[in-house]
Amino acid sequence: MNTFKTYGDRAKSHSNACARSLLELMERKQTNLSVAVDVTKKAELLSIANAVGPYVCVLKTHIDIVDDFDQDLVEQLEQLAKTHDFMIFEDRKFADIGNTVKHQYGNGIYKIASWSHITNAHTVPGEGIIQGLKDVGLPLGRGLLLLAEMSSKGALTKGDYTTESVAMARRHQDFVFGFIAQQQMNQTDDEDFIVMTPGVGLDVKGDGLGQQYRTPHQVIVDSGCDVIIVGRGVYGNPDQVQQQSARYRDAGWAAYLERCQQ
Ligand code: S5P
Repeated sequence: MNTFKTYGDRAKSHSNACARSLLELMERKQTNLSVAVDVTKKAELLSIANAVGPYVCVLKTHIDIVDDFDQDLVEQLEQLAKTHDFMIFEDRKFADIGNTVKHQYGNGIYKIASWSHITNAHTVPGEGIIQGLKDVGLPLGRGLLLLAEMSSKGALTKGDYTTESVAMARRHQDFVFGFIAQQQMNQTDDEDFIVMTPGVGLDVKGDGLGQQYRTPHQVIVDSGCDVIIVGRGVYGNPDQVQQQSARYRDAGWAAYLERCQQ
């Protein structure tokens, strides 16, 4: 139920620094595509990141699936983020008590907070998870997305769970700037949460393991989401990574322009 504003207009009035950076980037680069690079080798991850870089606003990683992870990988990813002008989103889906997630975010092998502009968390443990992550991430200028809804079949993220997740976000708007969700979450014209939406595909409807796909048009125009997250649809065929990035970037941006006309 909110009046539609362009990404650029939203950037001007947004109170959250991470959201501002993202909205400015989307407007400047004319893309609302995020590519999920779920591969298990460092060289492949870097090569795909370099190929999709020109087309994306956000590169999404699952750093803990990389067999040969090392510090050089994150340094190279940070370099690619600068070269191609994208933000990095480590899709860690934190899900523990505040004290534990603090360490999982800032310490260990991955030291996620030191290189990932954006991360996300489940709300199942209650609000302490946000405070724990905020203690580490806010001083570094990082931003958090809450998982308010999931794309997979039978997900329990619905009803009161989703409503409570939005209420938690409202109480932490300095750090939480949006959601992983399947639809727009704003309740009033004043609210401006960014919704990033996975489960996007143009060619198939599912993956046999519960994933459910919708088109960029359904996600951006019909459901009012802001960023499409595409994984296998882009990197699934190694020979077509650039072509598919351009295809999804164009489909996402065309859907956004259509929404601007409404
Ligand atoms: O509800 C969700 C939330 C996320 S972050 N459903 C998802 O699929 N994801 C992530 O989006 C998932 O972990 C994967 O990295 C990506 C979807 O990949 P694809 O290959 O199915 O497009």
